Amino acid sequence: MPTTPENQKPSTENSATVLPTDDATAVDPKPLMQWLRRAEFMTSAPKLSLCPPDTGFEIAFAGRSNAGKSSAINAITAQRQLARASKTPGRTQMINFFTLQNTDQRLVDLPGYGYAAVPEAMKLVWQKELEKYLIQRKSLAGLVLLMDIRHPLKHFDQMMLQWAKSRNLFVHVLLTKADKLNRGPANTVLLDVKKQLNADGLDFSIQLFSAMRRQGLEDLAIVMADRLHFGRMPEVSPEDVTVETVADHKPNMMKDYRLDEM
Ligand SMILES: Nc1nc2c(ncn2[C@@H]2O[C@H](COP(=O)(O)OP(=O)(O)OP(=O)(O)O)[C@@H](O)[C@H]2O)c(=O)[nH]1
Ligand SMILES: [Mg+2]
Repeated sequence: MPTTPENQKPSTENSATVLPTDDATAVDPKPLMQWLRRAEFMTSAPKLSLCPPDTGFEIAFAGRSNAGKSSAINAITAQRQLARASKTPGRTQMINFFTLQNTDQRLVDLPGYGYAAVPEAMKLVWQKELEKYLIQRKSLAGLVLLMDIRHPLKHFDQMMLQWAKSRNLFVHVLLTKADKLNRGPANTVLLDVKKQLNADGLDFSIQLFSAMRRQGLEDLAIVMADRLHFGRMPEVSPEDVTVETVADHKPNMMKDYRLDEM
């Protein structure tokens, strides 16, 4: 977990909110959902120095391996295979970028943390690159932190949340796979986790989410639109996007990097 604050983030207005709220429902989510549908794969970077230019705004999806990060990106963009999701933990490797028509508005799919079966050497490399990304990336406008509703607030999650707080980094928490519980128990977990966050001084917003049932998409879209300055940036058509991998991308055929190339 990163510990050295190098680039101070602007102060955030973490709302300590359980979504949906009256405010959230006042926003019309339809144009936001349409905007998110236009997401395109941009590039995969095995290390920070190979990430796209550090301009504009991006939201990174973080969480333990298998929490549902890639599935959440696919659900929110209504594209089945934009990000690689899999039953096999450790599926997402590298830092994967998706643009929302404007290359200065990006979603980022991060590799999961805490996956024990990854070889130690690889874990160390990854941890280092993830830390560097989280610490140094100036365009990082916030994290969507995903936790399986059946296993919330594990050690790494707590570390990540405390670290984000120490950096004044915006966080929105998703309790994923909410379909695995009935509505009553799911709401109980939601309130329990919320209480725990408050007790730990973590004023982050939180909601239930299910990629499978497409639950919670609109609330998430509202949060993302705000962080990524939806409607406040010019649109850039796909022809104007010059990152070469956009044209090359085929779902599930992302470039493979070897560790010794990193
Ligand atoms: N029941 C249910 N399963 C889900 C949901 N979201 C994801 N899954 C499943 O959970 C598994 C992991 O999903 P991923 O989206 O690949 O998880 P990830 O966090 O990207 O995993 P890594 O890339 O390994 O870090 C897959 O088998 C998904 O089908 C959900 O909302 N409900
Ligand atoms: Mg993934």
